[in-house]
Amino acid sequence: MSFATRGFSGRRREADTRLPPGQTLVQDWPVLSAGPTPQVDTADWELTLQDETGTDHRWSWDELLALGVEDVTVDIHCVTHWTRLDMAWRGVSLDKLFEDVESEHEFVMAHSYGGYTANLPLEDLLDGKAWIATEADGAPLTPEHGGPARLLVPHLYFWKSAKWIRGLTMMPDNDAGFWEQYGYHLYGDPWKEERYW
Ligand SMILES: Nc1nc2c(c(=O)[nH]1)N[C@H]1C(S)=C(S)[C@@H](COP(=O)(O)O)O[C@H]1N2
Ligand SMILES: [Mo]
Repeated sequence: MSFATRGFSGRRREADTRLPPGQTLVQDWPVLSAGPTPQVDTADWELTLQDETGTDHRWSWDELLALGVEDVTVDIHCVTHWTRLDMAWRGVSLDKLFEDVESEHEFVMAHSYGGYTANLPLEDLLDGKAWIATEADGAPLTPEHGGPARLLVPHLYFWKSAKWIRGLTMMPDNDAGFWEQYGYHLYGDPWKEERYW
């Protein structure tokens, strides 16, 4: 009895240290979309990365996967106060996409099929911190969760993880994306509760 109690509180304590301020643990995976769900076939899917020289780097679905997928287990934190721990994802590291890209610009706008945008500092996308995710929970991403592919930037609030990703554009300034224009924080660190500004 006391053993079971100790085990339970031990798990609780571990979860608490991984729960940013103001967040609540969920076991399910809520869907949050600002508009209708785009239906994008992998045969038509394309990802472009645009730098200030006008050079477009392009990847078809097969070319993206050929860069190499990796499995990551991360916690995700939504600004609407839910957190999911130990979520299993599969995707291509942004480090792979930026391998041949030289840019003076320090910011990136993520663009989605459907028109959604999210702004991020380039350094938050590099060094193993961000992925183009193609699978979650051991299955291809469903359209409602951003399939066929979404951005995954787990160390920032989940609105930065643009679903139905179709492009990344280098920017000289930290211009506001879709939610940021409505008052969401320009950066969005869940540990500092950077929800709004
Ligand atoms: N293209 C697009 N990406 C988006 C959104 C959106 O409305 N459109 N919502 C964001 C928000 S606010 C959250 S919390 C997460 C939700 O992802 P989910 O529906 O898979 O949980 O996606 C983010 N990415
Ligand atoms: Mo969100």
